[in-house]
Amino acid sequence: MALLPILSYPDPRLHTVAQAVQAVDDRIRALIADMLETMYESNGIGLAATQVNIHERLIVIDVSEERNQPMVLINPEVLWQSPERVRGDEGCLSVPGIYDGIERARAVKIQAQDGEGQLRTIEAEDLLAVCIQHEMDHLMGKVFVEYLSPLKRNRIKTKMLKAQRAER
Ligand code: K1U
Ligand code: ZN
Repeated sequence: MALLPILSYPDPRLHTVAQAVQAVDDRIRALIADMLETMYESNGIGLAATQVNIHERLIVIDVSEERNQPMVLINPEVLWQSPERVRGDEGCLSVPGIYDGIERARAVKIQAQDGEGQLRTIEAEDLLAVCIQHEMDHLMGKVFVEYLSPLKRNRIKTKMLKAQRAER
């Protein structure tokens, strides 16, 4: 297993639209293991393949307190989303240190393949539903700061670029 480098906003590669995973084979199983390790090591509750510069429709999630309920979503598609919406603070491993309120559907029903390639239907609410929507946005090349005002987004962009320059 290996820790994977996570792309940082405003890296343009974060705006790539991911392609369907064609087969759940050894390469995808190794990528799942590396993404789970990277998510746990970074204290994240989710990670999309886009964030590790792999542009395929693959997400890992674990919203459990004990950090022992990994979920793998391959080629996820939304079947239904609740008209009821909730607003909550979101963070992103690609935008470290930035948290802001985002409105999302409170519940979603999705279909996705699991780590064995089996097609599953998943009904999710609250934090899991929000996390699924956040990660599916990544697969579409969308980062949560794009829901914020242009003023806030530009401030975040400037802050991130400054931090990245200081790191070099
Ligand atoms: O996509 C990512 O970068 C992972 C992201 C997922 C996420 C967090 C909060 C709301 C929606 C989606 C994170 O895990 S950021 C880590 C974090 O700050 C956090 C951890 C636990 C609960 C809430 C936030
Ligand atoms: Zn994110």
